[in-house]
Parts: sequence; C-alpha cells; structure tokens
Amino acid sequence: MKNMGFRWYGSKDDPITLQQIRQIPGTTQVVGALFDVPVGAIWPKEKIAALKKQVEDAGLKLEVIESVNIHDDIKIGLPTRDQYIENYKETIKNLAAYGIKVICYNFMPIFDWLRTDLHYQLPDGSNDMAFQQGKLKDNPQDIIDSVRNDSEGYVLPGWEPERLATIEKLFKAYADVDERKLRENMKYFLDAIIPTCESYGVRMAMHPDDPPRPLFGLPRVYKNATDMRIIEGMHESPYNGFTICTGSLGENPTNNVPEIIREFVKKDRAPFIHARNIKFINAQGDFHESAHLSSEGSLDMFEIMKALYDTGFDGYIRPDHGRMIWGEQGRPGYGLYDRALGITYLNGLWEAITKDHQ
Ligand code: CS2
Ligand code: MN
Repeated sequence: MKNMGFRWYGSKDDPITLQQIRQIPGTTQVVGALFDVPVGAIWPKEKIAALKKQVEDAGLKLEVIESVNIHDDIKIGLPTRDQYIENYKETIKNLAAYGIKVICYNFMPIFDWLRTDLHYQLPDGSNDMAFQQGKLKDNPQDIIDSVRNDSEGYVLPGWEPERLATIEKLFKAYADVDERKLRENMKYFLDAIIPTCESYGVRMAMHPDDPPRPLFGLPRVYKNATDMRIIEGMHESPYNGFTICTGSLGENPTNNVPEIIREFVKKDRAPFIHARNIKFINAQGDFHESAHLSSEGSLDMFEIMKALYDTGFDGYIRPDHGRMIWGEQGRPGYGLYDRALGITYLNGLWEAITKDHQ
C-alpha cells in the first residue's frame, strides 16, 4: 500500500530507530508527534521542522501526526477553551507549513485507551495487551497504578504523569459532562478549527474510543457507526474525518468493521486507518490484542482490506499495536517485530486483492 506507516516515538523515547523502520519492506511513512510540548500549547515550527528533517533524512515521509491531543478544558467546555482552540489552530497552520496532511486526535475524557493487562500471556510465549471488565476496579486510581507499574518505565500515550497526577481534580471537572455535553463541546471545537483545516489542507482524523464503551461513568462519543454519523453531522466537511481503528471498533462485537469502512471511506471521511486484530476471550466481550492475521483473532482482516480496496481507499494506514515477541522488551503494543510482521501481512493481502482485480 502506498502510504503504509509506522508509529514512532522519537529518537529520545523510542528504542526503535528510523533506520530499522526504513528496512520494513513497503513502509514509506512515519506516524510521529512532538512528545515534549505540553497538551494545549502551540507546536513550535522549529521542532516540527527538526522532526520532519530527521524522518526525511532517513528516507521516509512524515505526513501524519498522531496525536495532537486536545486539552481537557476544551472537552469540559470551560471558558479557557477559546485560548486552547486558538493554539490548536496555530498548531494546524504550523504543521501544514511542513507538509502534514492528517492529524489524528481523540475526544476521550481523561483516559486515552485503557487496558487491564499490558503483558497478557499467550500460549506461544509472547504477550500483548488485554481488557477484562472484571479486572477493572471501581477506583480509577487502581488502574492508573497498575498501568504505571506494568509499563516498563515508558510513558504511554494519554497516560502522561502530569495529567494523571491531577486525576481526582479531573474527575470533578468532568462531573457535569455527560454524552450530550461532550458532543456539544466537540461541535464547538470542530466549528472553530475545521475552517482552518480547510484553508491549510489538513484533515482531522478522530480516533475511536478504546474500548468503545463508557468507563468509570465517563461519556464516550465515538463507539460505533451511529456515533460516527453524529460526529460527521456536527460539521459537514471532508476535513472533519475519522481514524478507523479496526481493533478499537472491533472490540465491540456488534460493530461490523468492514461495513463501517465501506460507508465512511466511500463518503471520503476516513483519511487514516489503524489496522489490527483482537481476539475475544469470552462472551462478555473481554479481549486481548492479537497478531494481525485473521486466523489469530476475531476480525477478518481480508474483509477489512477488501473493503478498503473496493472503496478506492488511497489514504494513510498503519499497523496498530503488536505483540511482544522474540524476547523483545519495550513500550507495550509498540515493539518492532510484530508490527513489522503486521505490515508485511497487510501488504500481502493488498497485493493479492489488487492483482485479483486486474
Ligand atoms: C492508541 C491511542 O491507537 C492507538 O495506538 O494507542 O493512543 C491513539 O494513538 C490515540 O487515541 C489517538 O489520539
Ligand atoms: Mn488505534
């Protein structure tokens, strides 16, 4: 696939090098971000330029950013949000100046994705991340502590220590934010930024809530196709788009992922795809992340790639979380080997589907 990417955490924080990424066959894009700019602040041009140069010097491209995170004041709807929205617009302009085409973001209150195991043991000796509802304690602090203890010292996206230190305060601040209010705040944000995206040619790609269900009483607004139609209607524009994360959406067994792809790629609302598989452990919808192959999980990756092919998808795609295999250690979900295998598999499916249609 022409825009196959690999998520990278930067030379300071990622044990994986750009040279290694360059050697994964069929990989042309790095999906990157600045990790040392506080949420809500403007991303400085010099830092974007430096990242871009680093990636290009390694023979790769940087056209997708994951993520430019949204300040909680915007999600809560505080009066201070206007300044953060202005900053976000400046960041969009600065990114556009360096050829960024897509910004992935999410609108999840407090937590980004959530798992109850970061090292779930698989029978073949590898491990990956899992979510088991029964293991979720009532007190969010327990899950924060367990993630912190289990992440091998890596800062996981959305779990930055400075945010988590203020968790109690954050929960209080979100007390009045229900699903309706969160949607209202999202529309306010989109109405403000999408005109800037249109003028500067940067497409927003919202990531689904992961797992796609309310947790600790916090509202969730992107769980399924119905939610997507609501978000789409908040601000009609191809620049108001989605990241279709097959794993996140697939974690709800009632979501038909290929159908979601068909609907939203056809409507030109899906500039970015995260392709990964998950495997349900029981009928309650507990799951672990699996290798990318259809045979290893509960999602049919062939049908997913075929839906992309049939709808003429020509956007950006990356494998998502992988297992830890061959003794590799590092940031859970973001090792080199299994994601590289994922790319090879996805590219193989794509070649087969493409040639079959010639
Ligand atoms: C997740 C998220 O899809 C993923 O890799 O780890 O952290 C995702 O990057 C964010 O929700 C996007 O904003
Ligand atoms: Mn994802």
